[in-house]
Amino acid sequence: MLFALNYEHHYMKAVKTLGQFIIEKQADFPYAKGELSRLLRDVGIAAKIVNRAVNQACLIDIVGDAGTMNVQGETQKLLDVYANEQFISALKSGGECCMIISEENEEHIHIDSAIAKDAKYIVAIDPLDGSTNIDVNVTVGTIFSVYRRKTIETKASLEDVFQQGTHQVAAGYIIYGSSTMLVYTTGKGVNGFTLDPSIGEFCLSHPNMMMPEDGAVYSINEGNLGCFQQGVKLFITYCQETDQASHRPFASRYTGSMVADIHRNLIKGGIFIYPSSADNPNGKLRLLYECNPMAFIIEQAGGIASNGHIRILDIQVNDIHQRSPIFIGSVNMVNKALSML
Ligand code: AHM
Ligand code: MG
Repeated sequence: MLFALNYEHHYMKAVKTLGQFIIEKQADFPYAKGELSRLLRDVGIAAKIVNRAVNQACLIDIVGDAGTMNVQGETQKLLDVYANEQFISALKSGGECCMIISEENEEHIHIDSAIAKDAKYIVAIDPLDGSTNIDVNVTVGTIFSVYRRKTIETKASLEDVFQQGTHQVAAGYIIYGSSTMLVYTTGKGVNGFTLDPSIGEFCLSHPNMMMPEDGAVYSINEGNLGCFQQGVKLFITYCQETDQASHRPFASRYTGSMVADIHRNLIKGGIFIYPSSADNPNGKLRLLYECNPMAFIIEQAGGIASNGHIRILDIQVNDIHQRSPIFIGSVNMVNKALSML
């Protein structure tokens, strides 16, 4: 009964779809001719196709390893490969993207088709983040970052992305969780859309998302504790100490899917850390399609993101698969962690 009431109440309010919202916001951009809007629309289309596969994974034989490795030497899952194909295909057919950088492709992909002749945007993407969760029906995600090419006269090149994350024009993620959401920013706040499968549309559900300044959750793979630098160990000990005034001990929550952990922390407050370790001095996560887009979103929501020394968005990118340690989340928690390094 309660459900029926709430359900009807929701649909008595005007529903705003992602498409409608994007068009409405287009006016915020002085140079906007609808191209970025169409690019975001293309990402949304691929997201729905990937969502369908994620939802039916065990029924359509798309779980398990693809039998191939990506450039990072990680085993590719069938869904990694499928998601990569879907996003590339949607971006190619949309005509607004001239170059794609994907976690699953060693080299950048040029789009030279006639339809993309004047395309201005470059997309860096992790098509399916948290791949180890696919086979066990735990939340996975997609992370994307958008750059505008520096010149339209010359062919898009890596110089267009070999810059700082501050030059992103948009970034977002899709979380394939208990419901599927698309969260994105174009530098004017963060908005979240929930996929309503009954109408096949992402609908605005989380306008103007803001991250709490404090939190009581820390997300880090503590199994690697022995390899962390002293400051990170100190911060973990701090999180585990009892102190009523600061609501400690904090809860430890780590899914193995950056999108899920950061999405939770964005809503509830918290810190996500993937630090450097003795074996991996640059950490694990990739700057172009994991750290930078997440840093852009979290900063836009009032949080911060650092590599332990400088702001993530100030790091100069030199390699498309470059890695970086990351400390990201609620401002007071991240600052506390940084003070201990
Ligand atoms: P992936 O893009 O290959 O899935 O790897 C990225 C993921 C993040 O989502 C997650 O936070 C991290 O790797 C987990 O790594 P670990 O198992 O080392 O904790
Ligand atoms: Mg990833």
